[in-house]
Amino acid sequence: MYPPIPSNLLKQRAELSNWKRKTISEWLFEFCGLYGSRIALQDEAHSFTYTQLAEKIDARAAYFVSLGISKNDRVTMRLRNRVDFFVCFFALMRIGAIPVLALPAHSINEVIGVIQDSASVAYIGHYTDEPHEELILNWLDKSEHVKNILLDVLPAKQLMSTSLHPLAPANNQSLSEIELLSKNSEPEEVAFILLSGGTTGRSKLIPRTHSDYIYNVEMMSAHSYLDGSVRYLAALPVAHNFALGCPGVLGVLANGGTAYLGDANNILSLITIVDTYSITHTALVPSLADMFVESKKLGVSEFPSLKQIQVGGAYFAPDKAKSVIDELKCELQQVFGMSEGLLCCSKRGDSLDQIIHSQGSPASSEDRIRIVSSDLEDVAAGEVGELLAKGPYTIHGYLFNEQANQKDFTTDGWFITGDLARRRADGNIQIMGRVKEQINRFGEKFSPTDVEDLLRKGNKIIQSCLIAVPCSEQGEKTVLFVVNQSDLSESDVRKQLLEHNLSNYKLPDEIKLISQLPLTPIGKTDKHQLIKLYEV
Ligand code: J2J
Repeated sequence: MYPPIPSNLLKQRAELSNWKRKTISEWLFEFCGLYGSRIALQDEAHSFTYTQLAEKIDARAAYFVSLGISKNDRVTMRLRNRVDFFVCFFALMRIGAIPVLALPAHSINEVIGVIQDSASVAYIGHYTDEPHEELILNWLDKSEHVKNILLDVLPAKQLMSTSLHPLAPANNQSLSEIELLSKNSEPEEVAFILLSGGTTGRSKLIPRTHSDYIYNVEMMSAHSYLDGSVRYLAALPVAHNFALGCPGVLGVLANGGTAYLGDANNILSLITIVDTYSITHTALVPSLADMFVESKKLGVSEFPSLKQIQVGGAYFAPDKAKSVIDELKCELQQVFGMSEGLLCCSKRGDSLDQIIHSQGSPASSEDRIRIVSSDLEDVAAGEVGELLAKGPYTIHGYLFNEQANQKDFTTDGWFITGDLARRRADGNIQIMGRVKEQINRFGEKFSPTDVEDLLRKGNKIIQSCLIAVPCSEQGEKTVLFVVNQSDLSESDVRKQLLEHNLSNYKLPDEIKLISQLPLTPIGKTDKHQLIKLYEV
């Protein structure tokens, strides 16, 4: 089911002294044993020590076995940031089943697409009585493939289904049986599946193996200098690579720290967690980092305990990056990451200029990157081109998707990221946007951020987004969406662009005022929604 691991990659891994040949379950029980009575995970309602976490995982694994879930079965999980996420996630891997991590904010069609594409035999979700949830349940109920639906709260209106179960352990399986099942997994096998962040079409299935993910987590833990004193806030969904394992909750657990699971949609509750638990580390997308900075400016919190904030996921303007350092008075680590593997980040010792103007350098010295032109030739030093990646923890193929594998990988195994990048003279990488988002207006090419960054230089416009839509005369025409925060008019916006001497060809063809920018499930500006908004 997984494109075979190329022999040169296996050789590279075998030669790495820090490549652990163990499964995530083996790793987990090692650290649970080491850190027993410390608090591992906490959410609004629960707090588990490492020992309790291990016990809950075994009980849940036994329950999964009793339901007939077995090795290599894919199970789509769509759980919010709660300790139960980790109980299910680890329990499935304990018996060799493969969690497929959907985000709580994925739409019903996306979730159904993921269940179908991964041929999941079970679905684990929270139950709310929103119509959305009912629709998924009705679909699941009719699905022939999905044998079990597990929910934390069972719906009042019972479905016909006999496959609906509470997400509560009913321990009727012996531990030795679980042990036996768990021994069946191999470090180089698929451990779990992440979903690609694309906003067009269906999410692609990203298979991550036990040992590649342990390596991924350990590399990033080292760059965050994690130890047992870390108190990490998972502000982003833990079903996403960033908060899961970069170094995320897994990095915190492997080092004996404590992870608090928060809700990205509720900024005030996040700030309360930071203050109450003296949070030292967190990972944010740029829009959330802005909110932290604004909260500090408004005096909502001083954030005295914060030591390091990672920001990644989307373009982070240098002025915004600087304000994190100036206002929050903690270390900023920019992270350019992708669920497919390659991670770049700022390193301790980078200069202020490197931290605010670049996305750092690869997390592992074994990562390989190339910056190429559209015909896959390397561009000259310092030039912008498309980023290709290869390395010990970067995937070499999606699951069940031959079409994407043909398109997104070169014949010699490079992953074509779709991102534009340049390598600075100091070796750090600067991400310049997505290839598909680069604007080509009358043949003049430029990046939307040239306009968006400039608009922030006035004091009225904080957020904007420039998109391109096809146009027969110009190739593309540009539409600037501006968040209307203080009675702006279209001519105010134009005036501001002209005052800052924006080149003529970069002036937007149309300007639209909007109350807020649509976001993707992880909190990045959703440009495809904006294009749709423009088209209606
Ligand atoms: C610009 N674009 C960025 C950055 C990611 C850490 C951080 C983020 C992700 C992630 C992740 C960017 N500046 N700093 O998995 O572990 C855009 C690029 C990239 C895509 C990947 C992690 N950091 N991006 O965002 O798989 O376009 O992972 O290819 O969701 O996000 O998205 P995703």
